[in-house]
Amino acid sequence: MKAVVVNPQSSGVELVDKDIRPLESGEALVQIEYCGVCHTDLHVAHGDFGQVPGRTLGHEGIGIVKELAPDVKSLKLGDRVSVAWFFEGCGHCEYCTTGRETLCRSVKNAGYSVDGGMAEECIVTADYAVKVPDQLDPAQASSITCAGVTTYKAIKEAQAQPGQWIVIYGAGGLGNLAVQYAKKVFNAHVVAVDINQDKLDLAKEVGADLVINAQEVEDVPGLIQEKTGGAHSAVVTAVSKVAFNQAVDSVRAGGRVVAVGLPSEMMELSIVKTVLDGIQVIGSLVGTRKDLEEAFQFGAEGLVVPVVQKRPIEDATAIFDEMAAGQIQGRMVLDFSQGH
Ligand code: 8ID
Ligand code: ZN
Repeated sequence: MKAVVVNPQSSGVELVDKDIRPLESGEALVQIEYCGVCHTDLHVAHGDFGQVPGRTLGHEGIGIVKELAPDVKSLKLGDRVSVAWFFEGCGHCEYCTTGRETLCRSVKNAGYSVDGGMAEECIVTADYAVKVPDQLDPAQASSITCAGVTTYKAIKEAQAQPGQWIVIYGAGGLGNLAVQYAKKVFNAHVVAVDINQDKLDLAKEVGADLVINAQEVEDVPGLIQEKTGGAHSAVVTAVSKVAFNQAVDSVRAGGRVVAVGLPSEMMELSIVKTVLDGIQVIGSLVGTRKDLEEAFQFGAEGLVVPVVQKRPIEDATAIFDEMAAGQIQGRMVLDFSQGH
């Protein structure tokens, strides 16, 4: 089968022919239809979290169950399911048993510690593969599998209330969906900040109340304070520490800053400001199976509409280059359905 794998020798990724192993207990074989390209795939390909040569990338996989191990009860043949970054937890640790399964210390992550969804076929742990609602377009579902659920969960962590102001730093693949969930699901007022005007134009189209081009405005937090009285919360998806630092200065006293983007940098945090203004800084990692089920449902109901563009798998390397250059609008989704 064709698969997009990490190759530290070339530009980071390459399309190869690869064999798939037989199923083991509890597993299902998924014939992949679509897999979105997330900036995390770029971090993995660049070795930002450690080198994983030969690993099949992809954690925005969507496909159809083609084969099941005999003991699987939770899926049936023909089900449409997702291949998410949260691929499997141990099921019995303090995190798995308290609704925080993505923090499981023995977690497996698709496209990083196990082979992921950027291939014609993918083996999943059946009990951890979340079903996709029938009403949801599979290419759009792929984007919700990481970008959607991650931002939906981050806004939950931000505790955004109807009518409050939330700032979304970075209006790329994640950010565009963050704007939509914040506006349409949480009924918040939304500010989107990016350094590319085309991303901001798209953010405006999907519902941002205010957009700010950080390349053109000298004092971004100052402008946000002026327009909103200080945001109640901020979600940072930008891949730059500048945005993290600005986010802290954008919120009002008691505000929450939810860190989502993964630049390999340190953020600056004034201890005095953090203490005196009661600022909360919270890290947020993808979402649980339940979060994903909810995030899918809002897509199925048409409240949230991922902006996706289908691309042939031969474009994989080019897409990674485009992402590094900040040229992508919404999400690029590799189309594996052609060969079926
Ligand atoms: O669970 C998680 N925490 C999680 C899940 C999925 C992805 C975290 N991520 C991480 C990715 O690994 C990546 O570091 O979130 C980050 C964003 O992923 P993405 O949305 O898939 O990346 P993108 O489509 O390239 O968008 C990034 C946006 O940030 C803007 C860019 O212009 C682009 O639109 N940006 C940058 I780079 N610097 C900025 C700045 N200083 C900025 N926007 C505002 N200010
Ligand atoms: Zn991702």
